[in-house]
Amino acid sequence: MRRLAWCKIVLATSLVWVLLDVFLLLYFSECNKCDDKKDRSLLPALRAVISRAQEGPGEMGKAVLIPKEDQEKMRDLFKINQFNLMASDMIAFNRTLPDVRLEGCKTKVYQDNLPDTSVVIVFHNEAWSTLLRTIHSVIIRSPKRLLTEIILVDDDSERDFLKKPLENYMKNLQVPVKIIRMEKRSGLIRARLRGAAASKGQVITFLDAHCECTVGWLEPLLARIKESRNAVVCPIIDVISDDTFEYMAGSDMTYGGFNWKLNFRWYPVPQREMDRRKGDRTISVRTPTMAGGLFSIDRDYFEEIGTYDAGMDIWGGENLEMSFRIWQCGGSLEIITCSHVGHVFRKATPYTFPGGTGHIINKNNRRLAEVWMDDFKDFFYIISPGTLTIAEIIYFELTFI
Ligand SMILES: [Mn+2]
Repeated sequence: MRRLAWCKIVLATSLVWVLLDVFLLLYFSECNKCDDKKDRSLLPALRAVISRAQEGPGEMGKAVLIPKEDQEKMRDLFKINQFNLMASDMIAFNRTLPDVRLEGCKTKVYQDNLPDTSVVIVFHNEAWSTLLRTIHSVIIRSPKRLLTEIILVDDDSERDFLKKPLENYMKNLQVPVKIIRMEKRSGLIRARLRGAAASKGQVITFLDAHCECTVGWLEPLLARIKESRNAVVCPIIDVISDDTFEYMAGSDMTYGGFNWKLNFRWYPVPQREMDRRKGDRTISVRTPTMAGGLFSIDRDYFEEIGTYDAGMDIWGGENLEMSFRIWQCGGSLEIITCSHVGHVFRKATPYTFPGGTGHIINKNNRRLAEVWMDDFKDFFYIISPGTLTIAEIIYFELTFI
């Protein structure tokens, strides 16, 4: 009897050990499998993106530093576009960028039925890499249903790669891209008007040709226009360094103003505007003026206010003209703080101005002052004494020419 009891005990304990072994075996083999699964579930493309994010030049918006031995060549190339072309050419067209939005912006949910947009990009002798990075960043970071098309307007560029090679490249993208060529150098305003006239989207979004859109840039712009058709909206313009192409978040605490020479200037957002928004920094900032390169506007409202002043030449003053026009024609101009788009800010302009820079900007500013500023125009004429009034010009032309 005793023997049988002993046998039972031995059997029971060995059973416990066997069960424990099986459990351990299963536990560890299962875990190995987990790791294996995890690894295999990562698509090769995704894995490539992740490793590129850490390795490729400029990924995650990091600065690109040129080795000493190439710096002479770098300085030569810099002169072509007035930014570090060598650095730009090293960076992928679809480089990764940090998500620089306020925390409160990342969780916002937008309606499904936002208006669609055409993106209009005017370029003149733009570098291949900056133009292509602008286009790719629009495509990869815009919901497909909201992006009708991209319209490129070539303001009479001279570079061969912007002709046939550009057309061929654009055929292979997932979004329709239309290229319009101006017959002669016409300037930003007339080129934008041509692009707008050819576009089909309910909203027209103007971008410069050396931008990079970040995650979630488009939805808040379109959502605000859906809410208020007369709202003309700008993203926060982040800074892409002209030296290193490093991506640096712009501030939501500055907005647009101007001085009496009619130069656009950034100023701190005043307390009254913070109070109006009840301290919620994710609500748009009402801004007196805009920098002009990047904004979205409802197509019908754009036509209602008479679009741009087509009598303005090349560049300069058109951003203030549009700002004054919007505020005086029942609209509002707003910076959408949940939308971030980077722009390469340059220290000097690479463009030539037919007829001379000073002459053109003076002419444009005079039109702006005469049309929109009533008696305030006197401040402009006092501060900029070299500027003749329209009446004086007509008198001068009638008398002496
Ligand atoms: Mn620009």
